[in-house]
Amino acid sequence: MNHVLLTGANGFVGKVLRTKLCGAGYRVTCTVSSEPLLRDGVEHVRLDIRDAAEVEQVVQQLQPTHVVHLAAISHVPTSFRDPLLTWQTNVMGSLNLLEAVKRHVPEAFVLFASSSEVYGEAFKVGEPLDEGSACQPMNPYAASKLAAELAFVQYFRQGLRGVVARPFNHIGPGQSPDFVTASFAKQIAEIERGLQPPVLQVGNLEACRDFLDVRDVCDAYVKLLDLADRPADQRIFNIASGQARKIRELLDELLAQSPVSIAVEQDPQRLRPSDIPFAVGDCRRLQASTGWQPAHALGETLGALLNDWREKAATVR
Ligand code: A2R
Repeated sequence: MNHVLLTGANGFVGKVLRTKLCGAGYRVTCTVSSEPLLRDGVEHVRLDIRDAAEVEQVVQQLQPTHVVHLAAISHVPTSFRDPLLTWQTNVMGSLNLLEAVKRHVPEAFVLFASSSEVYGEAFKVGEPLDEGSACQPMNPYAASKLAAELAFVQYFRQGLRGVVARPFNHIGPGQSPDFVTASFAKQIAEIERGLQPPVLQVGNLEACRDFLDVRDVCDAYVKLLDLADRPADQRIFNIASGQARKIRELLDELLAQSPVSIAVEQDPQRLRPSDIPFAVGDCRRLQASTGWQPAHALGETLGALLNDWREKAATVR
């Protein structure tokens, strides 16, 4: 039976992906780095990706046929605050995993979750970028992801099997309110319950981004794992909708789904000076190689997100 070792399984994406992988017939072993340990019956092991000996022991013991590497410091402001932690986790953690795979399961197929953030300044051309575009990271998170990509590609050159995915903005229930749509939905849910005044704090609403439902991103990961059984000449894949959406459009959709009248106020602290106005991806390579298409409409995703925050707000006393 195909057996996936899934790192970062307790994160926003990992929680969705582990269910999808089980549904696709994989045996899944999740790695988690902190409490709470998983309680949904899925196999799990505790693992700090920065600990080379621990990583080696887990890979040797479990002998996975596939590895999906999600574990990372994924939050840009955290990467500015703690670059050492970011590089140790995102780069050295990836190298620990690559070495362990090379040594103990050299036939395993590895999927590395990178990020569209690696393109950085290149987005300034104002067009959807494909995988051949220059990578010009603008923050420590993006730089660390690009460095890890280089490590993966180097091991691929030496015969390791796998792919690198560059997902664009993915959203849905379970995402931290540090991210824009979750922040809006949380505030709306709390306003509806009378937990905050009816004024929603926002940052830059004019930026255009490429949004996907996290479930669609996870479907793309599952399809990319299928490439393990086919000869593939491509190694790097954007996961994108190809559609430019203004942040304002998403805010309007969320506000339209609320019965409450809410004012919108710009909070200067939420404006990032280096913000790029347009970040959209070209995903034709992924579509041609796997047949993947996003299945969830944005309005549905935003509705699910808002309902999730309403449930959370209902438990606040
Ligand atoms: O903090 P925890 O216990 O929830 O674990 C986080 C895990 N992680 C680690 N795992 C092992 N050893 C470490 N030293 C370590 N540091 C962090 O990575 C968490 O479960 C996971 C990351 O989850 P999120 O921050 O929610 O990221 P998300 O949105 O699920 O993104 C998944 C991947 C990341 O690599 C992104 O950079 C990429 O997709 O685009």
